[in-house]
Amino acid sequence: MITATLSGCGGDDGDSGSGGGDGKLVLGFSQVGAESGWRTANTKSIQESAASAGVELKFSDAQGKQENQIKAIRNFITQRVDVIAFSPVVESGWDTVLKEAKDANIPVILTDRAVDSQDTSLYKTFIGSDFVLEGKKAGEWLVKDYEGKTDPVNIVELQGTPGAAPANDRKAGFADVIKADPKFKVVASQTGQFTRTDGKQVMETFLKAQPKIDVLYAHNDDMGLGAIEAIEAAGKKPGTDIKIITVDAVKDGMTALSEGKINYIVECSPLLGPQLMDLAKKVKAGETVPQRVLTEETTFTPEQAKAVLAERKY
Ligand code: GYE
Repeated sequence: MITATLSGCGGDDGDSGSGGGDGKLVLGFSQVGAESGWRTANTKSIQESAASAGVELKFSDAQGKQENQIKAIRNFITQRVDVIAFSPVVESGWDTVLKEAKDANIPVILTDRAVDSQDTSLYKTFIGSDFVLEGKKAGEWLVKDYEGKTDPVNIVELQGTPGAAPANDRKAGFADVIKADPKFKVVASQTGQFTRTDGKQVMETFLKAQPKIDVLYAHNDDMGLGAIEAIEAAGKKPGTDIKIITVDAVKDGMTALSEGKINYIVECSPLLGPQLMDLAKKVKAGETVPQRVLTEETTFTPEQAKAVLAERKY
């Protein structure tokens, strides 16, 4: 695209401003934080693939705060990096800073999470999962598992970070599927911030407040793993007394699944690094890239988890 071509050579004289005097592509990346096993694996994937692709990575950890991400992006603009990539902690509130990057002719790539900006020219591409589909897959497993049964099914839900695309979309996709049968009732739904600690704490309050819980749907493995501790502490058997569905399929989640403490996991791949480096190079070279790059992913039952656990990388 023309803008990308201009950004490759138009911003300053030669490479001096970008710090990449040796011709290396300089990529500024603003990460959400370190809230989960997924995030740790994602950071590792990005750092390792930058090194092997010969990309100079400027990595910044926002510690879960949008204001830190906005600061980091502004810093990248001042440093005149070649490409900016980031995983937006929440969906809204990005237009101003993205416009600043665009005005500076620095292309932006969204990784993992989407923004709700109407103006899609503010970024070149978005690489990541379809979170609505993930929520639907979780709901579909539940519908099948309770097929032919008529008793009410009481569900508690642990949501991700408020305002984050995976929290919004995983909730919506799940709700959309289970609404077809009124026996499914979400009796409590609260955020567990995508962390183990909050997952445990919120599950403790659910267990105290709810006389009957049949199913836990957690928007990620970590919250599910925290909840398992709360369920066991309450003298109940996770996976049996309370069925558990989670999203991510990181190693700890897969281990719990293979032990029958979780019943079903919808995979969400954190290994976005190689594709991100590839897209960054293309964008810098002014090549056209697709507006949306979807991650491929599957689902796991306990038996399937047992079969792949040994070679699971993250
Ligand atoms: O599922 C969760 C993480 O944005 C897909 O963020 C990501 C989510 C992931 O903290 O574990």
